[in-house]
Amino acid sequence: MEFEALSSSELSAYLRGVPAVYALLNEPGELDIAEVGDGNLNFVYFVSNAQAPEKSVVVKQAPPFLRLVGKSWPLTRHRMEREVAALQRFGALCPQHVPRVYHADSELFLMVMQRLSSHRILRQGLMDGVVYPKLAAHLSTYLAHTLFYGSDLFLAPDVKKQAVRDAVNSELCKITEDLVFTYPFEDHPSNVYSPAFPRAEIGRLRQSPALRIAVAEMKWAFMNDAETLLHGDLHTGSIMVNQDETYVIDPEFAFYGPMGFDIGAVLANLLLAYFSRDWHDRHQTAGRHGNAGATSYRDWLLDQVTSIWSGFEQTFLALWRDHESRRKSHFIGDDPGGVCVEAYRARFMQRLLAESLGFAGCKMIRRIVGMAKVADITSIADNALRAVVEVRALRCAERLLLERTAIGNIAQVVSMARELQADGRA
Ligand code: SR1
Ligand code: MG
Repeated sequence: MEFEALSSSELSAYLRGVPAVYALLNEPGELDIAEVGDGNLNFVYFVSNAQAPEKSVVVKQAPPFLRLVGKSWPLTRHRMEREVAALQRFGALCPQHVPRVYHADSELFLMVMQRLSSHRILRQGLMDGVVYPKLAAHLSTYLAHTLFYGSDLFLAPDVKKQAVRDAVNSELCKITEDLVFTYPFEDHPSNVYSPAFPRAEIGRLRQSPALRIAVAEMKWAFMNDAETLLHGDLHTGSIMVNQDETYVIDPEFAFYGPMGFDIGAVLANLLLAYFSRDWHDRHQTAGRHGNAGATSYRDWLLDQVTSIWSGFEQTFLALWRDHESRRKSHFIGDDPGGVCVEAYRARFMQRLLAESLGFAGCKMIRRIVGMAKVADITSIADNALRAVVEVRALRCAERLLLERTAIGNIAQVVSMARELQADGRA
């Protein structure tokens, strides 16, 4: 049967039949329902009690196609099961940063979840120049906990292997394999270039063997390194914030993959926010918090890059050390004095930084030349300025990919971004 999006009356009747949700909404006489989905994949509804609007939930339903494109791009509805499972898993690990799932329906491929009514999408907040004082601490905690506890550093090997099997998400992974790692580097019809984007940049991108090899290495890692349960699409549109809280939403791309993919997604989107400040500083639509002027807001964005990586590294290592304080290391084995274990951890984090930077580079390139762009850049109405921003971001992405194993610390990434921003020729 042809899929039809739920009408308000159908959704209302459905929710009345789910006792837990009906109770949460305070047994409403009438419901206000609005479809608000502006993402690429799903239908999203805000549902509230017409008499008590604070009693409210979100309903999310997966249609059998990619919403961004329509019925001509069919897509498994089972992605909703992946999302629900990931929200439940991440919610168990980090309840303060993951919305609650109240109800899931595996026949209608929908779920009812916590409404974050006093939060907004981080990307929008960044475009408006809002400082979120707790963002870095929250995201580094979220990353450290989700990435550590899903991995072989914590799980027993058989449990981990079963978890990898349970989280296979082939169709959504294929979207990433194509749209992030492949199409941007080919003459593919899904690529979109902004009007003034210098066409020579496209040739340069496709014809650089070093870059193509670096991207191939990242794609290999993405497809083969089942290290931990990832969010899988952790851009700033998948994060909701206010001054006190941070929530990570939308993990429908969740699967067992390389840790650096989630970290890289966060860093990439902060760097895109940084390079696009030239426009947003001039077209601020909302007041800033924390009195950040244009320069200091750029600094704040780069501080987030530093603090998220450093906070992640510190917390991840603390979880790891704590876990192995009660048992010997899975990987080093006996190690009186712990010298090898500590050296192994240092190398592990160095490799992870390099990998995160490589993935950040891929993710930035796709947002500039590939399909599904980011509002930080598409909202730049001045085409010439947009092209300058895109070229700077592209150069940064290329350097992250090519220099990822030589970059010794996150401070070098920040210096690189500043250098590219200051370089008039970029
Ligand atoms: C074809 S779906 C486009 C993008 O939307 C999601 O947010 C993912 O980033 C995906 O690549
Ligand atoms: Mg999403």
